[in-house]
Amino acid sequence: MTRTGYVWHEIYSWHDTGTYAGLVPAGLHVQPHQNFENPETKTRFAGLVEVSGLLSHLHRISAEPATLTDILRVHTPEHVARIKAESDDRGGDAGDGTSPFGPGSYEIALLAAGGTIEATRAVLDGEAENAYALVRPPGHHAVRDQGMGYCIFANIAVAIEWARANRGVQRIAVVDYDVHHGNGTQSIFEADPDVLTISLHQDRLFPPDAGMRHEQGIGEGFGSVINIPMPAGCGNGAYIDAIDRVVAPAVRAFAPELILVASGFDASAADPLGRMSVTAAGYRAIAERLVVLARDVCDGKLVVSHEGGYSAVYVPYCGLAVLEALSGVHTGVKDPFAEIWDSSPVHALTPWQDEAISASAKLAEALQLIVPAAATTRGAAPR
Ligand code: 3YP
Ligand code: ZN
Repeated sequence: MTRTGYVWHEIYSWHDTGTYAGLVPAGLHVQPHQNFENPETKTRFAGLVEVSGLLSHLHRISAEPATLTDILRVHTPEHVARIKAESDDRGGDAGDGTSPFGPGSYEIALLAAGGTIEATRAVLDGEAENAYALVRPPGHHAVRDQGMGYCIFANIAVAIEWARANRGVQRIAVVDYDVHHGNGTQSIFEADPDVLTISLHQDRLFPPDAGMRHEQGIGEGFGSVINIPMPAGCGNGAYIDAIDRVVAPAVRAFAPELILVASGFDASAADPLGRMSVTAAGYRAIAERLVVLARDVCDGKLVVSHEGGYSAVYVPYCGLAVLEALSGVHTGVKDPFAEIWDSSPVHALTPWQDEAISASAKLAEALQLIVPAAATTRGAAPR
């Protein structure tokens, strides 16, 4: 059994994304409902963590707000000031017109970034071997000067810069299995050779023109960006294959001191935004591999930060599977959807999925040549 840290705070569910019909505002002929990004998936995940009994095996980490200093390591003062002003007034939008927030979301977004920092701190200080930060709003789309795609501040990027400034960590790898491209994290570190960002996502889903395989990083950072755009329709087989043939070899070659994971459950079979078919068993298999990978390269140090996932009924089982894999605790709670989805033929790797993964696997092979020092120094030598 592993000591696994866990962050959750009730106020994450108070971040108000307004009255919507999924992706579009309500209006005449559009009956008012909820935004796809609403509290339900996360509150029900937190609920299942408690009801399953897993909570009593986890090391509870309290969320603390990120400081302005923490946020400004990543974001422009103008972005931060605008979010605060709109939040202090009647609420506003994080930047792209599809990321609404209500009054008080500035403070909640600080707590989401801060929750990811605290999870990182607990792991780096040896309080926990690994940790799951169940935070909201999400972060992986936020770029330096604006939010987008439901994200206000770049939670993982802020935690990375906190770790480098406060714990002397140098080399960090990010693995993003959210169904959408982790464009924000990529853009923040694309010129930085010490942060490897790997994103597995549905090809050209969101942002629609981002996450292409040819995006490999900029200047000194060339080679430290790896994208795995996957065709719609991938199931557990394709995802596990991508972890085994791209993510694991790339992370081993890079030899980071810490691995952060952008954990979205919107590649699930039940998701309204993604067109993939990953099940809780698939997420468990992915997380088990990440735990092994972290133990092999960085003493098990793995920090998982929650991102998307919009099936209120299924996200909790996907999330529980990941938390069970991190902690090694098995609650005995079964995925009630397993019978329906796990036997589907979509889980077998197809030739076209194999082709996409093989193309990205070349980038992982190239990383060993592009960053030859990485494999030998294992992050020990100062740059
Ligand atoms: C934001 C607007 C359209 C797609 C949506 C993506 C949000 C998400 O889950 N990102 O990971
Ligand atoms: Zn997503």
